[in-house]
Amino acid sequence: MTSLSPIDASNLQEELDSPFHVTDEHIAFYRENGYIKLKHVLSAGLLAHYREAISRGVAELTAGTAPMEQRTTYGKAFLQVMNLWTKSDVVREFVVGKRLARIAADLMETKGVRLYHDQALYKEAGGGITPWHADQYYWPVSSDKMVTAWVPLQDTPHEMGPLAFCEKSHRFQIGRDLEISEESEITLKEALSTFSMEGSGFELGEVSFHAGWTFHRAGPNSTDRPREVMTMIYMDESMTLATPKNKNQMNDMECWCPGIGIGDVVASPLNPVLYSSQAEATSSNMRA
Ligand SMILES: O=C(O)CCC(=O)C(=O)O
Repeated sequence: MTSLSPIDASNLQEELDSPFHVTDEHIAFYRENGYIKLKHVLSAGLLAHYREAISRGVAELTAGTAPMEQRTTYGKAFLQVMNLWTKSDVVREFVVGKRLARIAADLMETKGVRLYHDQALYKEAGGGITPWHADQYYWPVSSDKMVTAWVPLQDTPHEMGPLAFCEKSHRFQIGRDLEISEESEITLKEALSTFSMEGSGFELGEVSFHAGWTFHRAGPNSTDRPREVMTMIYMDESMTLATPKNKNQMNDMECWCPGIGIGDVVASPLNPVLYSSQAEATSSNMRA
């Protein structure tokens, strides 16, 4: 890995933690549409630096994955590695950064956010579609104040399978009981056919944020390069654990919220508060 001089390292930290200006228009767009794409959130230099560590982690942890032709539709969609922040100090710096966490809090109009988990999603060259789905089907939590930051680590044109959103679908009730599968793709394609879709490519530095109940998918990667993406799922800092409604939620509860009782705030060591306006106000008062 390229070693950073101390000045570069402090620049990275500054960029990871300093605020990105979220406007009232951004918040209104997110509230109305259930997602937003923001350009120039992170610099090319910062993304190149963390891409190296994330890609190394993905390569190590997915070695031995079955060949594409032997996988299910879900398995063909991407290589998926969760909570890399617990395995690499470099990836941890990226995941605990305050800039994206604060955008998440601003868009959800909450005081602060915790990490639910991170996940690297690498759609390999020749990788298949990511079927239509809503993430919140998987999450045993008590409110819809959940948002995923989807961070492409390279320019992601349409041919690479960028994330595509069904606008305003976060209020749509049909299909909320479907896990990611061929069935969810077929059922939701039909059910969502009257909605507007946003499926354009992402520039390097552009980041999208989508709500837990917003339906989304991605096309195949028809290029000869992997589509490398890091994601962080943020939840309201006072989110409590709900009784799991399906086997996937049961699994999530055990893996991502260890030791938390039903009805308790999801405050396990895996779910640190990453941004809190209250903590920010206290520390600036102390500086004043
Ligand atoms: O990256 C993908 O193809 C799918 C991502 C996704 O579904 C998500 O981040 O919620």
